[in-house]
Amino acid sequence: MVERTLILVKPDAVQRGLTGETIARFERRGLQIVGLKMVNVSSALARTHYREHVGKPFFKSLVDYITSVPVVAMVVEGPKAIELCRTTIGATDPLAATPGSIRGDFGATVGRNLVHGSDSARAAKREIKLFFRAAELHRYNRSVTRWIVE
Ligand code: D4T
Repeated sequence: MVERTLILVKPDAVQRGLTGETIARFERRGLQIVGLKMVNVSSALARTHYREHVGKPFFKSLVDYITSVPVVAMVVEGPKAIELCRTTIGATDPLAATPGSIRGDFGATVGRNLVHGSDSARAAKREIKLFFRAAELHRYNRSVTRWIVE
């Protein structure tokens, strides 16, 4: 089942020079990048993206954080990409994230957890639309693309 998902390299990862490392983690799992750009997240975009967290105690700091420094937004594609990316990223709280995951290797606190990945097919569809126009996404000819052998 080939899926697309939205990945954000968040401000702390960009500032710490972990953009390349983060992108490489997804590429090395066999996922294809089909869209990639740097984005200054506006307050309105942040509030829409994180709408499920409106009213929670950490909401303001979440919006302040994601709007503080440009993020690198990308759409990645591959078999079961949504779940594959979530395991590559690791648990929301880096303290609980498995070593070998991005948060498990580079993170320390939930408020600075380095990377975002959509958590469902519905969220992925919604979030990709928030960050990318259709013309910014690319198609690969699968017959000449290397895929993970399952
Ligand atoms: P994102 O959405 O950034 O990929 O993170 P997760 O999907 O892993 O986790 P989430 O939606 O539950 O949380 C979104 C975002 O809020 C921050 N956060 C979360 C926080 O600062 N304090 C908290 O207590 C929680 C639960 C971290 C990620």
